[in-house]
Amino acid sequence: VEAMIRDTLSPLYEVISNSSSPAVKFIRSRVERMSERWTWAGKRMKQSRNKTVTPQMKVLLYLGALVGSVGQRLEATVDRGGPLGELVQWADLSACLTILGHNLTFSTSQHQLHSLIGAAPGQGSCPIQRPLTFDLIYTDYHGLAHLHRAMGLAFQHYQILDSFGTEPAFNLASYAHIRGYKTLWGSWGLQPLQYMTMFPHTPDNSFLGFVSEEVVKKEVRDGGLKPESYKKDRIAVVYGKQEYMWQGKSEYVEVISKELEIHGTVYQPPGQTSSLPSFVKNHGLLSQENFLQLLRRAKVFVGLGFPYEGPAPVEAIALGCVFLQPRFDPPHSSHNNDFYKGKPTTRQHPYAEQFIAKPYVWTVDMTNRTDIREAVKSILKTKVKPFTPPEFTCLGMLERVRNYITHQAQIGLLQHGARRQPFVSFLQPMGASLWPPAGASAVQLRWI
Ligand code: U2F
Repeated sequence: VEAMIRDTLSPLYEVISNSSSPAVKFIRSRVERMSERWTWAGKRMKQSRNKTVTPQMKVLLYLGALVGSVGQRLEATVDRGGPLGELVQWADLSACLTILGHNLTFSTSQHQLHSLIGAAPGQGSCPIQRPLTFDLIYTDYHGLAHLHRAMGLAFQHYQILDSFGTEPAFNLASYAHIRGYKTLWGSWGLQPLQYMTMFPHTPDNSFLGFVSEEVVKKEVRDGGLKPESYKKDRIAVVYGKQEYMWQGKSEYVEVISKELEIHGTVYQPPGQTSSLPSFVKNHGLLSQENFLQLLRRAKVFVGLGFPYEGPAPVEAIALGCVFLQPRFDPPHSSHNNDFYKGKPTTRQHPYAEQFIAKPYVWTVDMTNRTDIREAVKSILKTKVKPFTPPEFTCLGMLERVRNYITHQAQIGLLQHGARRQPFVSFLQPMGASLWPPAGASAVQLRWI
């Protein structure tokens, strides 16, 4: 059966339950907020001359990070400034696959996983022999371990959401062991292309991405506001939802505060007094909708060095902000940084700095007041228009994901011998030329 582009997301609302989980609620409300843009992009895709035929897939989305005790910990931080970047990706992937016409099952329960794939809990790593229900499974590193336990070897055939990527050196257990590439997560021996990243970090893995704001285009489409008519106030919003992210950065933020009013969206635990500098106007953690409203008014979005690039800087640039961030010298990696320790990569990938670059992105020496001051002054003199890299639009993501799925089908990897297995191992990322060698220009990176 051919996958037919849908003009509605209702099949997705049926599978994402009205859950009380804050994470699932975040995903659902994001999908609902963006539904009009998704259906519009689906229509555009239908009209395009590229009539790629893709077989309809039964797809399982197994969000391992939301399962069990790991899941409870993550759920507890969703409304308190914890990481939302991966939830953004899950939301956008599920919307994307639904518009592309595939049939989705969405699960955050290990118990449900066992009933879905037909293995009894406690079956250990014994590979099951029954035909499997799914053509394609997306999961994350946590989910991979569950699938491995439930399905043994068949686990090799899945797509793994892995925001920072997995370097081949960490992927093969024997090599990693000899070379001392210690990692909590790697050594699964998968095809490196099965790892799907948040940014187009490396040609070794696959770039899944997410969708940024494109509100401007929508408004133009509806005959409303033009991009230039975003009215900017003289304010900067700081990227950092928890207080600890601001520690040691007050001087840097203070220099910026001489030119711009500083706003924060930092979660404030009830009963605790704020340790933020007194000049900061803190809104507390905002709903995504209100956060984006604030960015529309802001001139600058200020990175603190942590979080590392997630969706927010791309959204800010799409809403007409300039992104100002500190430079890391030397670059951060698992060799010199606790956050990366145990992660299966030694690479740092400065997407915003290298691929979006000036006039949208300014990278400064945080310890040099003059450098910061001059950057802010230049930013204030520069007019920038809202900018969304095409790879972070709904249409860009639809085309990219459809291409992954189509190429896998075309090279015949969906049928494994007599036994039908869920598969999509060797992704063919549309020819190597689309992937930037180190230092390539942003243009080469663009998907469409
Ligand atoms: C990144 O995770 P974060 O959750 O810190 O990523 P953000 O860039 O903040 O993006 C998550 C979403 O949170 C929204 C915002 C983004 O779409 O619109 N948001 C909000 O709803 N309310 C607010 O007050 C502020 C933002 C990254 F994605 C992860 O992979 C990393 O693990 C993490 C650490 O580097 O950083």
